[in-house]
Amino acid sequence: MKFLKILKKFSRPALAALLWTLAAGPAKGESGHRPRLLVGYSEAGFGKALASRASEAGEARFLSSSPIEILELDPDEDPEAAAARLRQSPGVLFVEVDEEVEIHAEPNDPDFELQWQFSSGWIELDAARAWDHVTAAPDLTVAVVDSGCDAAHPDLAPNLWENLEEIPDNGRDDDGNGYADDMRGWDFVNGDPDPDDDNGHGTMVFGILAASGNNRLGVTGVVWKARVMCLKNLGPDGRGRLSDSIAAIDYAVAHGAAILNLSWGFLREGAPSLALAATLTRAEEAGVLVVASAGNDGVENNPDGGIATYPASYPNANILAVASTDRDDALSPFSNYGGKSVDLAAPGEGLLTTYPGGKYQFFTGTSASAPLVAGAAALLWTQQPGLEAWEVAEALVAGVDPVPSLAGKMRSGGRIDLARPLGISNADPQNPGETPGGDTPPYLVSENGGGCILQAASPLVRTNGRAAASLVLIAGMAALWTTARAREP
Ligand SMILES: [Ca+2]
Ligand SMILES: [Ca+2]
Ligand SMILES: [Ca+2]
Ligand SMILES: [Ca+2]
Repeated sequence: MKFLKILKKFSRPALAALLWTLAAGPAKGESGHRPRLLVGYSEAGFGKALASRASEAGEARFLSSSPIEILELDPDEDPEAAAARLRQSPGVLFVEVDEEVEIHAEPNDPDFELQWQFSSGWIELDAARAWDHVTAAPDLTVAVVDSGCDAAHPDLAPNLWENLEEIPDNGRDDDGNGYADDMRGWDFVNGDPDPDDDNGHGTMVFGILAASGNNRLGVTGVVWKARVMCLKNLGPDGRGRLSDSIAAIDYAVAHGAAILNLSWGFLREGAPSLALAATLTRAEEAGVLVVASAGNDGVENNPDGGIATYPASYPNANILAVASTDRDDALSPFSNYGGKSVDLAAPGEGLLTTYPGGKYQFFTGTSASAPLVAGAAALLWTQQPGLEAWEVAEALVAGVDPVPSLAGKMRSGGRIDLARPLGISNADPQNPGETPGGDTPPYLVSENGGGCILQAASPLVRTNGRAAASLVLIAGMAALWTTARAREP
């Protein structure tokens, strides 16, 4: 069984270390949630557990496609004691106490955004050249597993995934997937069919990935037209539980998501969660590409014995770990890095994107970098649908713009380029790609983050004289903005 293969990847000492860590770890989260355990079963043990839970009508929940149980305990029950008890049961392979994951949006260093003024010039993502060939990923579902999204945002609504097998608002689970009325994904935090965004993070990730492009409104994502599945695993404080995250990933895979964007994680010394590892390996076996933010701790992700952020640092070939760079292609000071564990970088400082309430906002962190890469993957996979997930990952890694200062800090030693993975030459002055529109672009007002007013700027002109890509780039507090306006391919 595949699941057992996953477990074999973890050595006995690693397993022992994990169990030791769990035994020594904190008994309860700070969130006031009822404590949960993640219980992994052997094949035989799983059958027995299923049978016994069915007769108990207890509060256990089995993940749809795996021998892992999310076991909810009584509020006053000590999870460590319960875990220790369960570990003695035959057929139980591992027991983990559920833990918190958190977003990678805000850097730890509060002043880094003020350093914009020191940068000059523009990096070259080659978006315009890429968009000359492909702008949309209409046949591909991308799951944003995050704090939910503002489904009513006019710049996002056209690109929402819909579960066509489900009839909304009738209180029934029409498609029999275990979730009633899950027309637009699921809120795993609150257990309801509306993955509304009470934090803003998921809406910002969505916008960078796939805000509707070429619609004369707001911003554009890397992908102009897509199907984005919003799954909510993070609450209003940007924190969530591993168990909800695992259930959300499972849901995405079960419903055909080709790409997962995971702009969150947890920093861990020693053995990572086996439950999450197994879930992501199942995603790998299902052919799903996972794009994960490298984390905002400013440290090296060193899964070989040191500290590392997960899920970014799992070794699976289908996982791309993304660091953040600034306008000068320098590694963001908050960004995690890793010569082996981080794959590539993408801009992650002050990216303008969608925000709940129909608004727009600047977004900073490796959380902002990951959806740029997920979007690049969606474009590539649309252009070359025959590729395997790991081949998409490798093409993006091989197609970076090399940056000397990033050498050794990440596997590719470079920053994402949108055109080169598509096989488009980087130097082709005869074909500068789509140019921004000359019509009056809309005015954008950001009501957060210091009340910046974005002035709709004249089309941005780069030093080489070519019209700029319509990717949004922000210059300090005075924002330059250029709208995407191009033909459909
Ligand atoms: Ca359903
Ligand atoms: Ca229904
Ligand atoms: Ca909700
Ligand atoms: Ca737009």
